Amino acid sequence: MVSATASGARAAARCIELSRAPYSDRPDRLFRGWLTPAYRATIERVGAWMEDAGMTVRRDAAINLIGRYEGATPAAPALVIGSHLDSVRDGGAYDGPLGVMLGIECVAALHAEGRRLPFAIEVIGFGDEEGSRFPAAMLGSRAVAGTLAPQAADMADAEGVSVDAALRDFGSDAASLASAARMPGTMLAYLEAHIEQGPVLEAEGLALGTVTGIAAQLRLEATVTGVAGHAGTVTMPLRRDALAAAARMVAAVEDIAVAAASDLVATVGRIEVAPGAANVIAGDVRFTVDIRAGATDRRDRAAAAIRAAMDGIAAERGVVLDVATIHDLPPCPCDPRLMDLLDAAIVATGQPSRRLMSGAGHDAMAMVALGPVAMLFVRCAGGISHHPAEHVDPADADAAFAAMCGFIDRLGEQVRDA
Ligand code: HGY
Ligand code: MN
Ligand code: MN
Repeated sequence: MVSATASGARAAARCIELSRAPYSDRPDRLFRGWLTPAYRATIERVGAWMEDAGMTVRRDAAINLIGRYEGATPAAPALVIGSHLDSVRDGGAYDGPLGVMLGIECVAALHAEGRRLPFAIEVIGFGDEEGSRFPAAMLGSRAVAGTLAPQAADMADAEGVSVDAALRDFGSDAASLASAARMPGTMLAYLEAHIEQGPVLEAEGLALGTVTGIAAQLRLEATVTGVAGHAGTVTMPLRRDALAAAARMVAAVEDIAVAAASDLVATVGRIEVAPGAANVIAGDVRFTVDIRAGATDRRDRAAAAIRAAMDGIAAERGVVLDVATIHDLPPCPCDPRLMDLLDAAIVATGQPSRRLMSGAGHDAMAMVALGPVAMLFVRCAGGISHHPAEHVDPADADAAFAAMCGFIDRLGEQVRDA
């Protein structure tokens, strides 16, 4: 039975509810893509929870879900609390929704006490952060930040459905996306609570951490074009095997990242082969390359080395290589003043403060275009994420709820004293 009063445990329980039908587009495991039937059911359910918490609720042109709890000073810039409602394929229950549910709990607590801050609080459930339906990521928060490139609307999903058609299914369209951009100067600060998706907090026996910044992220899509042929008749010297070439390129990505011996990581997460038959030499291969590091120069040096290696392999094997940049996100520093507030709020819950970097990308990377950002990390079991085994202890969710309420109160005091 989910508690009737605001708590972190209720936020965690709601994440579990949202991990099941009808809030998943797959019957057996969690997948919730942006603008899918499961997404529609989810924003209806979460919108009702926002209303119960005393918020007015709207959907912007990107079909992000936005709840607003008015402050004592109507026109003051708002505190925005957000995270994403979409998931990866075979994802976990908490990556994204936990930050939205905790934001709703913080407002529900204020509403129950009839309290108003000197600023409004807006809780945003972003529709696309993972990029699990369309090729690019963070389309929801980038639409709010006003940093979404117009051509983003030209993308199509694996079934050939365009962003425009998917938006029309929700009463919006690609031409309206620009209207989702938030007016500059209307955001006081952005706070995102998110599972750590890594092992550090658990290893140190801590429930919470203050994020210092988010790694720079470059995502590429490589297309290798060779010559398809009969697997039984084309002799080895005559082949221009796109998959054999791509395999060497994938190995080069890993070799270069390992050799960097730094915080650099590089991943080939998706590969598609055509025509994909056992008795046909592959003619076309398409794969993604995700490269991240705490500093842009380290990331870009590795990207240049990876590109050079891929070009060399393509030339040696007589295949054609084309590389497109899907997204290029600079590192996102969290705001020192907000980090101090978050540290103080965490210490007030009874645990020491702990600062750490985020290798995972988050909507805060987009929202930093609108103002200062802060992120609260919450311990997750085994650091496991992007997997059904993702788990958050309700007691840790309660600690996160307490820390977020403490952060909001401290920010309110700072604004009043300013
Ligand atoms: O890719 C990421 O780091 C995030 O989980 N979308
Ligand atoms: Mn994720
Ligand atoms: Mn996430």
